[in-house]
Formats: sequence, C-alpha cells, structure tokens
Amino acid sequence: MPIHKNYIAGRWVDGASVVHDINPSDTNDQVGIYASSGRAAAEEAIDAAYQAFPGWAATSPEVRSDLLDKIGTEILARKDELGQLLSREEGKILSEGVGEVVRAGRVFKFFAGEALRLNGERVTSVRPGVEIEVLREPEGVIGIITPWNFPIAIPAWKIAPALAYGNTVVFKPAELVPGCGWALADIIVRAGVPEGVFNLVIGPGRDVGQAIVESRKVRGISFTGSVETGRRIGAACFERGKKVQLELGGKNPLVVMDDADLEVAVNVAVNGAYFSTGQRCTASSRLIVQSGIHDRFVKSVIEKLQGLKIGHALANDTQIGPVVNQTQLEQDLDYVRIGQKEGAKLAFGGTRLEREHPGFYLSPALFTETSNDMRINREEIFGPVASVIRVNSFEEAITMANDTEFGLSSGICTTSLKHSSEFKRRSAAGMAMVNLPTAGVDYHVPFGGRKASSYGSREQGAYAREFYTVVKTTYTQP
Ligand code: TXE
Repeated sequence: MPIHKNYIAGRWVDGASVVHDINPSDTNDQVGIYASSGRAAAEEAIDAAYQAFPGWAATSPEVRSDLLDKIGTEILARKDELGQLLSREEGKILSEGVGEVVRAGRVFKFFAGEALRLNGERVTSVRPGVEIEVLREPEGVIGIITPWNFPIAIPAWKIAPALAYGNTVVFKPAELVPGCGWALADIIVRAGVPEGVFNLVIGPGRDVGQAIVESRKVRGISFTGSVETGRRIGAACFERGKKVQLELGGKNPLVVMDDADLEVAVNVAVNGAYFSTGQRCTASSRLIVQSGIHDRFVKSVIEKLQGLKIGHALANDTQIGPVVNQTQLEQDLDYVRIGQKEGAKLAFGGTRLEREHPGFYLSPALFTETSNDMRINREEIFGPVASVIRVNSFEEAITMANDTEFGLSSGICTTSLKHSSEFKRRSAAGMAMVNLPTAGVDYHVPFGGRKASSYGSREQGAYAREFYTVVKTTYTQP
C-alpha cells in the first residue's frame, strides 16, 4: 500500500512514521497508510503558511473564488467515491457519508461566492471633512484542528472560509480519519492552491496540534472536539494573544409535548439520538417527555429501535453503523453501566453486538426513568445512548432543557404554535428546532452554541467572516 504523505510548502512529504487507518465496520480492512508527524513538520508547515500569507492576502478575490469553486466542483463530482471512503473510515452509513461529502462540496461553493462579497463601510466622521472606512482584512495563518466525527464537512467549513477571506492554512485532521483529510488536501492541491497557502500535517494532537497552538506565527485557531482539549487550547491561545474559535460538546434536549404528533416525535427522536451512531455533537441525548404521551412515546421508540439494522456501514440495508473505535465503544459501555448504577432503567439495547465482520457494534441504548441530575444526563457520552426524562408541564420541560452545562442544539415536538414560539424564545441553545431532529443543519447559516458548547464567533454562513477576518478602521483627511 502506498503511504499518503503530508503536504507542506507545496510538496508532498513523508512523516516521521506512519499510521494504519482501520475500518471500524471490519477491523481486518485497512483503509490506508498515512504519514504521522511531529512538531518539526508542523513548524515547517507554519513557516510556509506564514511566508505565503502576504501574497495570498493580496490576490484578487476572483482568484480565491475560482479556486474554491473548483474544489467544490470536484468534491461534488466524486461524492459517491468520497462518501464510500468516509463511511469506510469513520463508520457512518453510506447515505450519511455521501450526504456529508455533498455538504463539504456545497460549503466550498458557498464560500466561493462569499470571497467576492467581502465588503466594508464608509462612515461619516464627527469631524468635518474626515473620511472613515471600516474594512475587513484576513487574519494571517489559521490553524485548523478537527475531530473524527465529520471528517470532511468540518475541515471544509473551516478551510473554505479561511482561504476565501485571504488567510493561509495549516490543517491537522483527527488521528482516526486521516483518509478524508488527505483526500480533501489532494483536491485542494490539484485545484491549484499556491505553494504554502494550504498545508496538511497529519499527526497526534499532543505534537502537531500543540505546535500549531503554541506557534506565535499562527494568528488564529479554529477547533472542534472535546471540551477538555478545547479548553486547554483556548487557555493556550489566550496566553499568546491568539484568536480562537471552539466548537465543543453538547447534551442536547429534545422536548416531546403531549400535543406532539407521535409519529413525528418518534422519528425525530430516533434520528436525532441514534443516527450517525449518536456520534454528533448535536445529537439528542436527553428526551424530555410530557407525562401524557410518555408511555406511548417510549413504546414506539423501542419498537422503532427493535427494527433498526445495525451493521457494516457500507451494506445497503444498514441504518446504524459501528462506533468509531474500541476506546469510544468502551466509553459508551461505561456510561451504560453508570446509568444502571445511578438507578436508570435500561429499557433497550446498550450491548455489544457481533456481526459477520469484526467491528465496534453496539445496540442503540435507551434509558427511561432517569432524572436530569444523573451523570448520563450531564456528561456528553457521544454514542448511541439516550435517556428519557419525564416531565409534567411545558414550564418543567423548558427548565429541564436549559438545565445543562451545554447549549449547542435543542428541539421540541409540538403542534402548538404557542409552545413552539415560546420554546424558540426561551431555549438557551445556539440552535433550536421545531419538529425536526436536533442534529442536521443547513450549510449557509450560522452554526454554534452557548455556554460550554462553544467559544468565540459562529462558524458557517456569512457569519464565518467574524473569525476569519479582522476589522480595521481608517481615518483620512483628504
Ligand atoms: O477528541 P479531542 P477525541 C468528544 C467525545 C469523544 C472525546 C474524545 O466525547 O469521546 O471527545 O475524542 C486534537 N493540542 N468529542 O480524542 O482530543 C486531536 O488530535 C492541539 C466530541 O477525538 O478533543 C483532534 O484532531 N490539538 C466532539 C482534535 O484535537 C489537540 C467531537 C479533537 O480531539 C490536542 C470529537 C492538543 N493538546 C470528540 N489534543 C464533538 N462534540 O463534536 C488533541 N488534539
């Protein structure tokens, strides 16, 4: 098997060692061999990006727009093949893999347009004759550090705006998914990105990631991942006067009111809690259900879970793929045990499954009779595990929904306009959904949360410019 290399300063270069990328649906299947690097490679990449910055910042926005458009076109044209790679590497089912690739392609197309729309303001001064302009300029070198759960979409929604607005990039994909990171880099390189403007460094977070975070030549870090790592990175950036944007975990509530359409509520809950194996930061992990519909809802969710096909991500009839790796599987199983110890009733699933191929299969777990102060309802599990919390009223539901350290996404199933409007107004989350899963968002509008879920300005849509540009105010006496 060939070794897929890093891309640094306009060249494909070896790493210090290699990593073997394993398919979580079948651990006998090796997806590829990838370079694994340390601090030295990261520093070379940072130097290259630093040197390339003034030239790239000065290019016509049309050049940047055309580059992004070309990248988006190739991603979309190869959606099936890239979707297959994604599902093979990360374990989400093929339709989800292809869907994620399409999203990545669309993100590049969107920012191809945004590159041409960067504008400023002219403001009348309080001093006669003075002219004021408020301008936006690129920041400089941006370090992009991404997790494994959306291995092409998250890199796309950080790299595309960074390049669109004239920044240069050092990109470090998550250790578990170098394949999608490499494939995206290959497309960016062949689309004609100038030397040094985009760099790929594959390697561990504690070496490559840390070097990017610590470098004084890197102006900003855009990070998605765990709360613990994110907070460490945030503190390190603050100490160095560096801009930082963090997208972290969630403990997203889905409220189901007595007046909900039962079928809609069950579909929304099962999709939000379990699809993509529950490995989405926007997954609905707390199902807050009003007492009048509670028993019917639980019964219908269990019936639905009984019918779900859990298996190889690439098999046609699979609805839920494997957990991403052994460590994550053990974490999920630990939480199943923790929930039981805390007194929650394990109403369905939560056991390891054997399939034809050796992989990390887990039956979707549903807890009932839980309370919001249990650890399973406070901590992000990041797997196919959800809890039902029974409530008696809308007031109790909204209080419970907001009673969490996190605030990424939230949802309500209701047919009442009053409940829907009030929920949207009072939800303490960055995103609020009505009769839709808490996971599953558009690519052209802001994405992000409140409280422990996010730090810094929003990602995606036109709001992305807040992070990837810096404002300058000029005064002129003509
Ligand atoms: O995350 P990390 P991991 C949660 C989920 C999961 C847990 C651990 O609960 O079980 O986090 O996953 C890089 N300096 N989420 O270990 O460590 C790392 O290499 C700089 C939820 O994958 O946060 C990777 O590229 N970078 C989350 C990225 O940070 C460092 C999605 C994320 O890794 C670094 C993923 C360091 N010191 C995991 N250490 C969500 N909610 O979306 C690591 N990295």
